[in-house]
Amino acid sequence: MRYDHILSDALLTSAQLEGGALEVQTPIDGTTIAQVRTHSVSDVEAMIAKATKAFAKWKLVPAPRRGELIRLFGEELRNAKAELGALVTLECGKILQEGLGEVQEMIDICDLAVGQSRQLFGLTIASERPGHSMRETWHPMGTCGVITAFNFPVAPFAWNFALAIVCGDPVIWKPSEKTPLCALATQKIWEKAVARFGSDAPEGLLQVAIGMADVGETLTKSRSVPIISATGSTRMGRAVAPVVAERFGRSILELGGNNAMIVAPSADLENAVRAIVFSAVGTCGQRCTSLRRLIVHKDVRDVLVERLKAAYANLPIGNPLEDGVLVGPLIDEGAFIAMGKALDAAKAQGGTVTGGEKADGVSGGQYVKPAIVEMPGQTAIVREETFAPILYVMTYETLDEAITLQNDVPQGLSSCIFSTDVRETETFLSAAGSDCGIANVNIGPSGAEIGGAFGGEKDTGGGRESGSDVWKSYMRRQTNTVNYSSALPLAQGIKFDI
Ligand code: UN1
Repeated sequence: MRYDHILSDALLTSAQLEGGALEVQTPIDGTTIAQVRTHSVSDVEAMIAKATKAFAKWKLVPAPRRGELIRLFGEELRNAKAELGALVTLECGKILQEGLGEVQEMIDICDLAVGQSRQLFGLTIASERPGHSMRETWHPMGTCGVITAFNFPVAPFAWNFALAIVCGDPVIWKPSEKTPLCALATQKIWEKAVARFGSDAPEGLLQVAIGMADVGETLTKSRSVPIISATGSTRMGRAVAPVVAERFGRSILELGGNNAMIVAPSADLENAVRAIVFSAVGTCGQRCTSLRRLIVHKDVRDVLVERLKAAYANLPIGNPLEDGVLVGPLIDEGAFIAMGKALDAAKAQGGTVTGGEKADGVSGGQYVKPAIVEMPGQTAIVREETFAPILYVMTYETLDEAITLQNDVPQGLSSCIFSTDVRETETFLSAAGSDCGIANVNIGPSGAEIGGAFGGEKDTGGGRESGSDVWKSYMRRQTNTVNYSSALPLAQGIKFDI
């Protein structure tokens, strides 16, 4: 078949690709590339039991040694970057540059996690009692269930996995049912690292559970899976969060975004145009960080929109494996229908749409012309996240008005301002500014580096993944008070003599 070389380069075997109930189609041309076996609820229960056993051993392995395994994983990912990057492109349709970028994100988080494995430190705290010391210790937490979405089939998994492993936690990964092959290929790469590591890695540190909602539910309901990290739609998060909360599990949620850019009169428009186009049409508008709302000052609006329309008219749309193509297909027909519905709603709410039709000269997949939609205001449809390349344009006069528009949506993931006026940029980053988890200046809302904490507020779910002090989410905190005196004074000065 046409894509066999990509599948075999990714070391996927015919046993993995054939005979299963889950059909995998490539969005490139809609052809079926695999029939993957799915797991039953009892399979997932067995995985949970295996992970629990693995945890009992792994939590006792010194953290820097656990880091060594992630160092090897990072090495194996470097070796497999081209092959896994191509598979990402084949399975989810993003252009090869972005497929490779995603694997690079995995490598980057491995590097961060290796260093982190020697930095899982707590505090020493002053005790109020003489001859006492207090400290804070971080311990491995237990199995971590990782649920990921089709649009980033490997990077968000790696953000969670690399940290969870150095923190001492086994992982059960439920990939999107649209992108199981990337998960199976990643598991093979992982197994190479494990084989090199030696016998102190127990079996079952990474298990991949393939299937639909019942597989995810088995994880979210299980008290033996203390951490659930889920990336996906707000709808999915609303289903997951109460189930995990009900059993007092910990959830890390990275859900929808409705990310905006404010373009001020002083902005460098050249850079703004480049940032807008990359963040609005990259991954065909299917990033959680994609730019969806452009809030532009009235004095620069016309010139900016004109330049954007010119840039959009020349976008190379087509096969994402081909060099030079910048816009690949949407994931499937459902995504195309949702895009059409959003554009119809936008028109009904007073919008003027440029683009949004099927692209000429490419067939098989859902290839669309990215759309620019000039809106009279922030209407209902603008406040929704549609996973497609739709950029709503609105106008403002004062910065206050722009910030109010930016914040007046249910989601709170990413945001940015283009301005060379320090008063404006600092206001945007202050408590009076953006209410998002990510707020940038003079760059777009997407393409975050792994060093920072990634995630957002409100309907985005409140979770943080990746860098900064996010490792703490995969460990349990313990407060220790040690009495090294020969007396037994009580805290708060309480007298209790027997
Ligand atoms: C996502 O779309 O779920 O910041 C993740 C970015 C990427 C990650 C996106 N580093 O756009």
